[in-house]
Amino acid sequence: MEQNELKNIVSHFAIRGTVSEIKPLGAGLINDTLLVTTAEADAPNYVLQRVNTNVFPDVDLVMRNIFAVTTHIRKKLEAAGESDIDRKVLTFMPSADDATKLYAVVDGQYWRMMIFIEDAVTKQAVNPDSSCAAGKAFGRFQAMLADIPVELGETIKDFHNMEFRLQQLREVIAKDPVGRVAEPEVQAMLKEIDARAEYMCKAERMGREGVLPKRVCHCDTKVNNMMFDRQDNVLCVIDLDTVMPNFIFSDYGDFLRTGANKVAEDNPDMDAVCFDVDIFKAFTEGYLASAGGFLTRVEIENLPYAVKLFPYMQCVRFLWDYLSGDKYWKCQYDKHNFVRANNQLHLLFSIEKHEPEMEAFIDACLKQ
Ligand code: GN1
Ligand code: MG
Repeated sequence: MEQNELKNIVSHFAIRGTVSEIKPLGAGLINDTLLVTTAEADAPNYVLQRVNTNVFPDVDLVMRNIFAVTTHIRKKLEAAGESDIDRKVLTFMPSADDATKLYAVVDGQYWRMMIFIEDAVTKQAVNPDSSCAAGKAFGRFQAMLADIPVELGETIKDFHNMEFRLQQLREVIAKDPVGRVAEPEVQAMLKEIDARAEYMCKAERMGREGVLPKRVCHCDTKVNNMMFDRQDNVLCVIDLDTVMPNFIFSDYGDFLRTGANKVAEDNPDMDAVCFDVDIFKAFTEGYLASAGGFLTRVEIENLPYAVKLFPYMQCVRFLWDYLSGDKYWKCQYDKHNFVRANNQLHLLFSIEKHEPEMEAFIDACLKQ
C-alpha cells in the first residue's frame, strides 16, 4: 500500500505526534503488521495492524477482550508498584471517531494501533534461562487474569479443541478439494495421526467429566509472542487476539512446541527436529513457580500430555490447511504447510522418546 493510503488509515486513530514513515514490521503469519514512526521525540512510535478477518471474524469481540485484558493487567501492575508499565502491557489506541472502540474500519478492512515498545526484542529461540523467565511470565499472565471481572468471549470457536480439529481434518479429507489426500506422504502422516487420535482428545473428555477447568489463557504462547528487553528480562506478552477461556495446557504446551524444538517449526530437515528436554525443565520450573499456586493436581499431572498435544494439534492443523489448498497460513512454497505438519509430527516423535524423563520430572515437582 502507498504511504498516503496508510497515513489515511492512521488518521482514523487518536494518536499523538505526526507520522513520518510507515513500513512493514515482523513476519506474522496471520495479521499484517507495520511500524509507524512519528516525527516528535516525545511522541511514541506505533504498531499498525490489519486484522485478518478470515481468522478473526468478530473483530469487535477480539478488541473488547483485549481491552478487558490489558486494562486488568495494567491495574495489577500499578497495584504492584511496577515501573515502566507502558512497556509491560500493550496499549491500544482508540478510534478518532469513537473513543470506546479500539479499532477502525477503513474501506471494509479492520485496523488497530498500539504503542510500539522501544528497545525490546522477540526471540525465535530461547536458552534455559530465558525459557524459565518465559515460564514465569506466562504463568504470571494467567495468574493476573484469574480474577478478571468480565467473561471473555471465544474469539475463534473451538480454537484448541482437539476433537474439533480432527473433525475438520476428516471433513477436508472427504472433500479433497485440491487432490492432495492420495499423496503417499500424506497417507503415512494420517496413519500416525489416527494412531494417537483418541488419546489426544483426553482433555475434551476430562472437561466434560468436570475434572478439568477452563481458565483465561493466552492461547498463542509461541516463543516469539513475548518481548524481552536488551538484558533478557521479560517485558510483555503480545499477540492477544486469542486470549480466551481454555484448558491451561494451551499456554504451557504451545510454548514448548516452539521453544523446545531445536529448529524452527518449518525447518524441512526432519532429522534436525528435536525436543530439548532442558528447555522443558526450565520452562516448567518457571511456569510452576508463578502458576503452581492455582493449578490443580490433575492439571499438573497432565503437563507431559500437554507437551505432546500441541505439536500433534499443530500437525493436524497444518495438514488440514495443506489439504484445503493453503488458505489459512501464508506459504512461501508449494509444500510449505506439509513440511510444517511433518516437522510437528517429528517433534512429537522426539517428545515421545522423552516421556519417562518428563513424567519423572513432573512427579518430583508434585512432591516438592
Ligand atoms: C498462528 O498468529 P501467529 O503466527 O502467532 C496461529 C497459531 C499457530 C501458529 C503456528 C490465530 O499464530 O495457533 O500455532 O500460527 N494463530 C491462529 O505458527 O491460528
Ligand atoms: Mg505472533
